[in-house]
Amino acid sequence: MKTYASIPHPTMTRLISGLRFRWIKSQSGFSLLEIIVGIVIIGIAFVGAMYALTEIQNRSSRIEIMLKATTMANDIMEIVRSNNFDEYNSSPWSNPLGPEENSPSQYDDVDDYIGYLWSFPGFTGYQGSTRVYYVNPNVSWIDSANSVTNYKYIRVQVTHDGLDVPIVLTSLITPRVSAAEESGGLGPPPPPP
Ligand SMILES: [Ca+2]
Repeated sequence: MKTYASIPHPTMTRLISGLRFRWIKSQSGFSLLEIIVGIVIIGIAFVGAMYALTEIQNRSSRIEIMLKATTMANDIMEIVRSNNFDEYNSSPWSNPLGPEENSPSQYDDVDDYIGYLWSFPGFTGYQGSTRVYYVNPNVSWIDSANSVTNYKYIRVQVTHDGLDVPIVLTSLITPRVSAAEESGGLGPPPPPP
């Protein structure tokens, strides 16, 4: 006796027929050309993904180096600027500039750090350097005045092989107001940079 479930439905019959056809077709496998093309596509995608991953790692590393170098340059600037404007407390100021002390631990004014090379224990590959010179802001904010003025330009640079360009911080320092007044004032306000 046939039950309702045992009677093949026309739609089910077509579906089963289609599945069998596709199964039979898959049994025929891929051609050699299809396999080679597939491998090439997968290979290209893999190389592209590896290149992108390497590029991301390189950029991440460069950003990390840049942040560390910037922090180091800022720390150096803070240390240099924490010193006096000059070896002397009033004008005439030092000329030529440079350290009067024998040891960096004795440095007490900003231009003592001229040519000083900074290293950072625990952070290999980074090196800092300092330049200090007089400028006349009415002529140039960055070029040496080649004469004594009431303005000293501090330039801090930190280098690393992983940086395309060094990190550079600059600052202009003037004597204390009382000392500047004793030397005739700071002069007219300099033009904006
Ligand atoms: Ca000194």
